[in-house]
Amino acid sequence: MTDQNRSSGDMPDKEGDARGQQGRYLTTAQGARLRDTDHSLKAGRRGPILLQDHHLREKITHFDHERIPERVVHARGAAAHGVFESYGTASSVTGAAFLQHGAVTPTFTRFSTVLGSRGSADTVRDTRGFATKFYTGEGTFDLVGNNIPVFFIQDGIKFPDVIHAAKPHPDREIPQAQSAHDTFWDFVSLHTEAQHHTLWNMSDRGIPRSFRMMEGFGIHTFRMENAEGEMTMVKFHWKPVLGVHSLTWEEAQMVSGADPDFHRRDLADAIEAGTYPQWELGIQVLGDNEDQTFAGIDLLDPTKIVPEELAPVQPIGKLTLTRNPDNYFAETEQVAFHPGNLPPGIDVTDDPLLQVRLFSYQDTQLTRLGGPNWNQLPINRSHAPVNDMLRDGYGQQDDHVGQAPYQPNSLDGGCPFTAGDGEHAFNDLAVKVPESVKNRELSASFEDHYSQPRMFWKSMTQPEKRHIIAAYSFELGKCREQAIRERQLACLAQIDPVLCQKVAEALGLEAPEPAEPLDDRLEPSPALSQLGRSWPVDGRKVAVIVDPDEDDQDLPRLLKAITEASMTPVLVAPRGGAIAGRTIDETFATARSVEFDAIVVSGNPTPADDATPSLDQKAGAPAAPGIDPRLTLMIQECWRHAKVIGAWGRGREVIAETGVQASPGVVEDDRPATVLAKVTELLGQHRVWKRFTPVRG
Ligand code: HDD
Repeated sequence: MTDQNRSSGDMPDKEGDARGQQGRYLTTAQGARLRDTDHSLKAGRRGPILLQDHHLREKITHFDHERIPERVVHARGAAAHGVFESYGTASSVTGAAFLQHGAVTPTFTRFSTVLGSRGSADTVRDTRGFATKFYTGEGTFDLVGNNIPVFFIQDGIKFPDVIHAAKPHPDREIPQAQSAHDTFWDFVSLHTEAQHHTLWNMSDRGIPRSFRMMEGFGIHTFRMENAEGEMTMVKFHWKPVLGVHSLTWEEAQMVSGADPDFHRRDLADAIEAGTYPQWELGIQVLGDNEDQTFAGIDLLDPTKIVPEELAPVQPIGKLTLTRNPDNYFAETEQVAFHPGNLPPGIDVTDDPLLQVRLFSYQDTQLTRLGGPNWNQLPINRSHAPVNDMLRDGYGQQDDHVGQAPYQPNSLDGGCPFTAGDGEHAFNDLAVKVPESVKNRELSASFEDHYSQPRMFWKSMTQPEKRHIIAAYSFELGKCREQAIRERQLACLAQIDPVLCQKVAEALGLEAPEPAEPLDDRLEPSPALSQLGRSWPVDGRKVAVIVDPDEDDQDLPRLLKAITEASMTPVLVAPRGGAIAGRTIDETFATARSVEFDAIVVSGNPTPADDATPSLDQKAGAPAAPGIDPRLTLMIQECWRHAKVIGAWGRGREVIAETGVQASPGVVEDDRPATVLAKVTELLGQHRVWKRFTPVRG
């Protein structure tokens, strides 16, 4: 609410029915105006509080019940409103109205980590949720996916097992939001269908740079039906316009301390700055056959991908996130997704993971949102007209009219009516069910647990492989049970001998031989690597180190150029204040290197009084004479994290003293504009990959 409408007594600028605050006076929940909310009603100034104080009781009772249970998984998240514009390219495979040419659909997207509690850090190593609600005119469509295209388990009945194993240990409730502990590795090494997803988690995909720079996947195969009634199997993909980028592990750990809200802040800042995050939605069109396979890959197995080289991702529309939520609780916390929310033209398959999900999401909201009417919360309300025969229950918001909430009826004139052909009804697709007997088994094709992890490993570039080795070494190094480490090494031996050997070396263990011949049936898929292309730099943060004691003539022009390149300059100096008419954003006491994507040094500021030598400095190179040790640290960290570093003028003295000059990705010139142009170009590749040494072995 702006100050203006607060003082004028206008309604806050909210959409729909969400009238949380009306008028300008503080009132009780019943609308009675209040004179005082700071003092309880007492028998005299120093006397006891009276039970009669109904305002006190209402205020405290409501407060006592402010929290609702956090999500059992994906508790930590951030969300944004947006809009989905259809290209119309899917109209040959689906009759869904929101995928026809020119259709524009409002959306709400929530990103999340999986394992951590609501207050945990954003940058932990984990899978990220990517759930989008499309408020289509034919009913809501929820695409409830992740940033990793495969899942730990093939049958939803195992979901409680994998989550119990991954969540903190039940005795001490540690570690928080981590997979680096015994129970997780115990489970995934025993239950080897989890190895593919785990390998993705150990790759850079497990530590995204930003929600804006993640892919999203529907994971399961879905079915589509076109206007002629023809069916096709498809997989959904979200492709970020900014490319897929990650943190380094050291950065991720440091950010968890320096800014635990890093991803949440990044998303909200980008939207507020007008650099709207965008993704293209694409589908892999996989035909239809009785086996439900594509190129020998079982489409009902959620631990498998179909490589993009075999079935290209065809763009069908674009999502743009345009508005931050007004209220975190009302929107981000109360939004409830459900994979069974499907519009006509899209249906599920018999993937046994998806089938269980169809039950679980509906069910979990009964506890989390307190009853069966969660679909009536403003954020969950359908934008299509709703005329159901669901009635009453806790939290009922609707004042239903009529006498006959049953079908068939004559008392309400037969209303509501069921839809006929051509009336946009949801059609349960007439898919043939294979003849079989009841059993608790999966088909034999689900037993292949290693062909795809091996393909993933072979598709990685050298720096990516190095990161994967380091991740396994860290995670297994945190396990206390030797038997678990050894069992996981046996799994790695089945993926790749070099990977296994390197991790074994780090753990001080013997690398086992693979129990089975390595499964090389799949060629590497270059599309799986994050490297090798150039991407827009929108919303990237560039630290500009300035000397507040120097009159920097070039600074205003430089800042303008950074902003015009859609990046965000952050002025950093030894102390607060202003320079060239601009407020200094951060000081050496508040800023850490990990908050920035690149650093440019325009001056050589005199160390501040609080620049005492620190332990950090001892761990790095010796302090450079006359340079604030925190600046030295910042530059050395940027170098270690393969970030672009630029300098001109007296900033070059800093570069020389910190010992990083003349190495790849360190740009020096007398002209700031030249430095900035080169820094921007290099930032398009995200990191200076040459700084990582290749894996030998
Ligand atoms: Fe799930 C939440 C994604 C398997 C049970 N899941 C949840 C969210 C995402 C996913 C993104 C957060 C939604 C939000 O932001 O509110 N889940 C997945 C994906 C899966 C998957 C991509 C596999 C392909 N999930 C899965 C299984 C089960 C669940 C097999 C149960 C058998 N998931 C839940 C849940 C949650 C949930 C317990 C917690 C909060 C909620 O649903 O609303 O029902």
